[in-house]
Amino acid sequence: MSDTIFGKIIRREIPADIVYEDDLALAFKDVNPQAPTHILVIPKKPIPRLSESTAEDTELLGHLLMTVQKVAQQANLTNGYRVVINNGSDGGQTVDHLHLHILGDRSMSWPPG
Ligand code: DGP
Repeated sequence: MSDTIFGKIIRREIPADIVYEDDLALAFKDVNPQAPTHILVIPKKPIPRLSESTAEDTELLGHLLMTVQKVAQQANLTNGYRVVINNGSDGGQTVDHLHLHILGDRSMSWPPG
């Protein structure tokens, strides 16, 4: 089991506003939202970052994207949304447990900061 803050959320050792759960994934609201809707989708498997996933994780990674789609529909993000994976220090990753950000309910700019 992961010993990051997200591992603690998976194990219900700390509270989170959980919006979706299945056998492989969990989705909960980001504690520091960068958009009116900001949800994190994480695998229950403690993969530290995308670059440390392996071929064994191929199906799980697909499942996470399908979970993003499901959670975004559930959140009624009908005007679109942005999906972000921060990977490593240059990517701005601060929690070493793979997570996909869903940002919605506002218009996004490009390039990102
Ligand atoms: P990243 O920078 O990509 O590693 O994003 C980590 C995100 O995790 C950041 O947007 C804030 C969020 N976060 C950190 N700690 C907690 C927590 O304890 N609960 C919740 N819900 N979100 C957290």
